[in-house]
Amino acid sequence: MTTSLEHTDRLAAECIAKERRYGAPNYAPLDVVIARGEGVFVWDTAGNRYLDCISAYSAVNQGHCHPRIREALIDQSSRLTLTSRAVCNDRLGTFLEQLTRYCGQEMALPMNTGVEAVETAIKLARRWGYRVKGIPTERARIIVCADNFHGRTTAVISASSEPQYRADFGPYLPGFTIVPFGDLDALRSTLDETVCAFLVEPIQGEGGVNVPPSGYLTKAYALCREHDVLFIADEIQTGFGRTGARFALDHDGIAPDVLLVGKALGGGFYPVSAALASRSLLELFGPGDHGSTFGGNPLACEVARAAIAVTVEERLAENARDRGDELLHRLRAVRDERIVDVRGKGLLIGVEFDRSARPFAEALLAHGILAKETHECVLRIAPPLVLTQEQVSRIASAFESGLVAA
Ligand code: IF1
Repeated sequence: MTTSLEHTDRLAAECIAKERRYGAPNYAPLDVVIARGEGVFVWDTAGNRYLDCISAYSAVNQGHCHPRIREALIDQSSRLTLTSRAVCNDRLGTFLEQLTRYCGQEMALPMNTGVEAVETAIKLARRWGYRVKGIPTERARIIVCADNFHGRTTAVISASSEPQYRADFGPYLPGFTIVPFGDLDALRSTLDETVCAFLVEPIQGEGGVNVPPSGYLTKAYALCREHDVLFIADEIQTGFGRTGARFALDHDGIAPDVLLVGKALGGGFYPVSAALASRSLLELFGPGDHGSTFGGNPLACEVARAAIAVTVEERLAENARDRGDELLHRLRAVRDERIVDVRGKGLLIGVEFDRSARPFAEALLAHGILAKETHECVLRIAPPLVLTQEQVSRIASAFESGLVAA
């Protein structure tokens, strides 16, 4: 007689075995098999509940399976899902109007994944460099920061400083110069007449939740203005309230020349991304210059419209600010000599250990908390932005309990 636990354990084991048998080994996931999600919680196949502090890498800001976003998906899926941009559709214009208004930009180019928005920005910046700034053809450079993460395409990993993301994927796309994140002198020294853009994450997520020195972004923006360089903000992970404001750049009052959004724009249901900029910039793309089969599809539009509406009406940025302040305060008060730093903004928090963070992620599982390490020693704590005060306390208490034996 198989008990339900043995059954679910066997089910979990089967799920893991099949992933390993049929799936490329390009991830090393925690040994937990998630079967259901609702709000801040997910459940594994054995029915154990976890407070999700991964949020699909900040793509589930609104909470898992948000009913209003689900309703939008179901409703539109019975009407029209995909037309391609060979024709217009009755949802795209309204979505673009709402997105540009929310983002404070004149125009948007809709794509699907975050890296496609980044690729769009690279092409846009280069075209602007040649046709407006007058950079000699094939000479345009884009400045990026060490420890950046902008996606996994071969063009974008050409800008990466992380050997693992680059190894044996060459030859790489030329035209990227890497400077240390937060170093204004290094940035200033690279800016010349061949530079078309500076591409930066306001807070580096994968890099280890790296918050730049106060004033860095403002001064970097001023340097871009001074040297006629586009300031491109990758807010794919930091956007839609994650850092306690609409966008991370709002903490510094900066409106970027090009704004990249993704992840939470899809509300945890569907890949939706976009590159936003002024009309004069985006009109540098003419018909046929750039595109995507799924970009701007009606289903994506309706899901994203609901995701934005939920973000605004449920005041998720404000809640991320308040809960994030509480959580940072509690985590910084934890007495544990293995913790070397606690940093972040809003509900994008990194707890850096003096050793691999993996055992701490595994220990948190026993406390019913799902978290993942990034860059070996940093545990990223990024729950959905619907987190309550009681749930802040639950996360903090797990760390205060000492987690794992030294
Ligand atoms: C993985 C983390 C990594 C991003 C920023 C663009 C993209 C991402 C700031 C590309 C994507 C994801 C990718 C995923 C793990 C996760 C991630 F930081 F969020 F944890 F890798 F750095 N800009 N981040 O964070 O967006 O094309 O994936 O939609 O590749 O393992 P995408």
